[in-house]
Amino acid sequence: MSFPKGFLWGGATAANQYEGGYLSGGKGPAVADALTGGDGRNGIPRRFICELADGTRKEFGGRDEIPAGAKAIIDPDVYYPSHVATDFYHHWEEDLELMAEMGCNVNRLSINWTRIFPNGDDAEPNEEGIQFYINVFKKCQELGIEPLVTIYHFDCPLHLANEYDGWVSRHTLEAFERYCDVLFTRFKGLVHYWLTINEININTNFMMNGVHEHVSNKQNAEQCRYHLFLGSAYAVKKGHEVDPENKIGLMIAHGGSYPWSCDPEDVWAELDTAHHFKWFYGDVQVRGYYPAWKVLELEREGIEIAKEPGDDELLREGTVDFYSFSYYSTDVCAAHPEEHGATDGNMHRSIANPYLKQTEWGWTIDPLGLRISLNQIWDRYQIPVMIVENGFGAIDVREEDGSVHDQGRIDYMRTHIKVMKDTVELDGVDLMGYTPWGWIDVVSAGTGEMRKRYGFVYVDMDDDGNGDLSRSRKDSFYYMQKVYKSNGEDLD
Ligand code: BGP
Repeated sequence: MSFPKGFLWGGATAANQYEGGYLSGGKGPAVADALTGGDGRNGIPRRFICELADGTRKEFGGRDEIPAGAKAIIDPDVYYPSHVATDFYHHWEEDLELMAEMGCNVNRLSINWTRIFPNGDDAEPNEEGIQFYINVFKKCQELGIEPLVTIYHFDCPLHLANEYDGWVSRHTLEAFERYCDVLFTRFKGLVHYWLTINEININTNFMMNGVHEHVSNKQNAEQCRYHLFLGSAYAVKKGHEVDPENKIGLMIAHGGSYPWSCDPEDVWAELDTAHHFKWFYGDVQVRGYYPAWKVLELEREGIEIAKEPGDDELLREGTVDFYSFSYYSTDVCAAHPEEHGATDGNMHRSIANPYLKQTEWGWTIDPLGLRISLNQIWDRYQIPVMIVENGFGAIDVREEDGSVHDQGRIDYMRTHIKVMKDTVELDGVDLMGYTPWGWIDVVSAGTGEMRKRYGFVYVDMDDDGNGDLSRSRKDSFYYMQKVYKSNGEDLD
């Protein structure tokens, strides 16, 4: 036996990329709703249209620094992919039935903060928004699917971003805490698995957290991180208080990494990158305090984080039950990166690995890297681990008869699941489950495109908003169904 009985098999999505229903049922705008589409393969970024402090308008790339005082606006003449996305808001019953048909027993989805609190900090929650999710969770229950709910996935309320500098401000943290209170009390008994902050480690800019001046002002970036950690710890503590049955995990963009060579300078470059990119975030959320090297670094840089009494205790009390992460590709680190060619990755760029192939978007394909990553995480933390994103972003063609022949995706899934099996069977890693990314086609977070598809279910929608949103099963749907229904035994 490899995968244990009750292993969680499913799929993952995020409200800002999937749900649509922009402003429907009392929802308010989030930062993601102010982001245009882009073109990843031709280097055209997603954009924010902003009104600057002096009243003029200017556009910024989604990951660029937004100056202090600038407010992102939503221009009625511009197309914004999140507004309809792939319309889970109106297709939820059909989609959940498809999930069940595929053999899923878990559904990772996120709650849109602005569907619960339209401005993020309103006096009362929006009952219609709460009811929408109650309906979804009840349907999951009927179908034998456990929801795995991401509390916050790239959707800072636009009001908090524009008026309060997003997560730099304690006001946003307090609003988030009230949002958590509502989720845990109102969804008690319907949801047992939670993730606090999606990819907490790539989260300091305006696009993710409503932060202005995230590069030039290091204080802002560190204060934002600190508030995110407190938000995550609060969620864990509150979630356990409301229902001790709740299992609450962190979520990190894992990004495995290798040194370019055995030159100790390259090996150090890799360790230093890994510390900054991922281990810092795992250490704080699993151990409950900042690691020594980070404390010293902040001191050296003259950054003094604004704290309040009780914060240290909260960090220690709010450590997570399990470690979850996204895994798409691996990076290469070198002491002199400029000497080697670069390629793209999940929200960042890296050196290209000469031993590995890449997707059309330049993300390396590295199944064995997943085994290495799982072992590293397990060795370091010894708490259950879950892969909550993994997948193959590619262009798909829907034939006239509705079929989609996505052999590349099947190969990607097979090789990665095979490695998971080895990790459980041979390495003894306590792996809880697997929710591949975008089990149904959704808008790309990084590029805003529809053509970069991950789904096992195709949705008729293109980059400009044309399409009837009808769903069709790809070849990979039937492959995953076979894998899931055999509890990961039948991988051929
Ligand atoms: C992660 C996000 C997801 C998802 C995925 C794929 O960063 O958590 O929201 O989108 O990456 O990335 P992309 O959509 O840019 O291909």
